Amino acid sequence: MSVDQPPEDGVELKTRPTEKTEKPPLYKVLLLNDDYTPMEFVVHILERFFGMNADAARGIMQTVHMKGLAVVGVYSHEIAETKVTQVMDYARRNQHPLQCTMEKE
Ligand code: TYC
Repeated sequence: MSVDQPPEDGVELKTRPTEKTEKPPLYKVLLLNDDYTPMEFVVHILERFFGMNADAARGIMQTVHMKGLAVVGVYSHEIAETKVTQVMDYARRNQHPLQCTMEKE
């Protein structure tokens, strides 16, 4: 029996293979520079919450330090929100003014 034939009663089920499936939006997580947060603390944040190795973390930290901000990762809305909360909580617990935000890509 063929699988692709319409049912005998003439009812045709459409699978709409060409209909677009919307991709969920992605969000950039940004780290902002300030004058007080120690460089080593920022490097530690990038290793701990963004899975960077020491060299990558130091490079991104330097970019933020020199340019004012940098994208440190791109995630779904929920993951991005979690990263921002983790960074902000950890910075506050350690009494540093570090700012982390997210924006739609
Ligand atoms: N500008 C800071 C300093 O000189 C270091 C720093 C880097 C702070 C990156 C925040 O997101 C930041 N100690």
